[in-house]
Amino acid sequence: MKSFEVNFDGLVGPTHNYGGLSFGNVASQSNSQQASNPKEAALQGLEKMKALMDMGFVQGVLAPQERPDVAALRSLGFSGTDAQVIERAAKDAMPLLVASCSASSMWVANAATVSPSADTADGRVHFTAANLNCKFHRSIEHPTTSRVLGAMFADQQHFAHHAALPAVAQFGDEGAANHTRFCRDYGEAGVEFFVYGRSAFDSRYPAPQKYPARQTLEASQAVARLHGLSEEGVVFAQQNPSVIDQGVFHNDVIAVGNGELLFHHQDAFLNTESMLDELRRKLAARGAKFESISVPRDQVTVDDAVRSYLFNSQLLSRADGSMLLIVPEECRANPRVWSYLQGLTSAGGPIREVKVFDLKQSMQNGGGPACLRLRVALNETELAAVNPGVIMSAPLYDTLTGWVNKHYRDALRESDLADPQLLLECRTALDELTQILKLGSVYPFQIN
Ligand code: SUG
Repeated sequence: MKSFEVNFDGLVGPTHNYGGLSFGNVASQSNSQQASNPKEAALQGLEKMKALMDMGFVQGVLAPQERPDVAALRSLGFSGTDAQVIERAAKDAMPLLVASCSASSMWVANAATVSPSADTADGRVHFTAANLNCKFHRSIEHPTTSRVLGAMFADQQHFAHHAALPAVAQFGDEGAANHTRFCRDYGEAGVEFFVYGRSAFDSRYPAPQKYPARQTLEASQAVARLHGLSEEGVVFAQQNPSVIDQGVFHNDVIAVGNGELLFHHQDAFLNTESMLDELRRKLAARGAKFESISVPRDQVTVDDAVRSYLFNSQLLSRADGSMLLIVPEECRANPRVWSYLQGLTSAGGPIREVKVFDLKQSMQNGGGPACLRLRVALNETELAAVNPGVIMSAPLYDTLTGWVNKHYRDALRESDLADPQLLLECRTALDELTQILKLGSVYPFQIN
């Protein structure tokens, strides 16, 4: 049976703005308070989706969330009509209003961790929504994420959904941004690679000193258990705490993997050699030949990686077996990174081509090509069971660009978030979107 890796990209929501909300994420902090352009952000994302579809990859769309999240503000004590809730939050607690307006659900690599059916005990594709509890603005995503994923992957014969882990820092879970799956073929059993930043219950593990480690070992282990993964099918590895302190807030800022290949920075992990040995051994037992490309720090520094998002790239397998790397424009702008990439593609290794995309609107909040997509490996039968409304096609691309052009603003500043009209605009747009994507009722304003 044929199998695919389907990329579901987050559609940027109408309130995309630069709130400076993510301590430890250099781009988010340094672009705080700049005016954003939600329309351009959404169109840049759609262009990437269309380009991948045109290259022959199966591409899907993941819907944005209702923002401002009035229910979150109500849970913090703001009351009255929806307009009054927003008005009072703007007056008394602007940071809370900004957080409740974040369009951060666009970075769907953080929506959930996904295990393909070939890896799981019950032979279904498993999803665990990420609790994202390191940041308030992200911790409010998972209830709607679960409803949207449920509407996309509804068939219980093929898909199993788990609620987010307990909402405490000890089980901090950031989803697929810290998870990679290696395999010979997407439809065969593979090895799932979970990368954590610290242990919550065992003080022998080192931890970063400056910035938070968002993912814990215990959260990764819980997800592996929930998904029914076997001992032979998992490898847990610790991120190097010093790179977290340099702005690597998710592992996908310093490493990316696909098929039998791990592409990573020399300083990405702790105990790199033994971890690579374990991956090699466990993949060999599954008939796969693991390979890694380590980018040396004297060619590309951790700072270069953080600023260019070299590793926040999409590593895609083409029909001829070679691989393609999708990188953001910022890689071309960095001479060391660009020269490294020229050498990489001409060296005769697995990565043969690099394609560059302009994703500046998202990048300025620390979200590159890899952050914007959730990978779901599916066999033909499972793909046929996915809600067809969310699979990208030329007509859907046209409809969605028309929808963005109709509903989105082209400038958004902090003061605009206090405008109750913005909430109405968003609800009108999202109501239409659920019809376009055939999702049914998934948003709080549709179900309460
Ligand atoms: O969680 N930025 C996101 C970026 C997530 C990137 N995802 C991956 N690496 N997979 C975050 O830090 C910034 C929002 C703001 O500042 O307005 C933000 O949430």
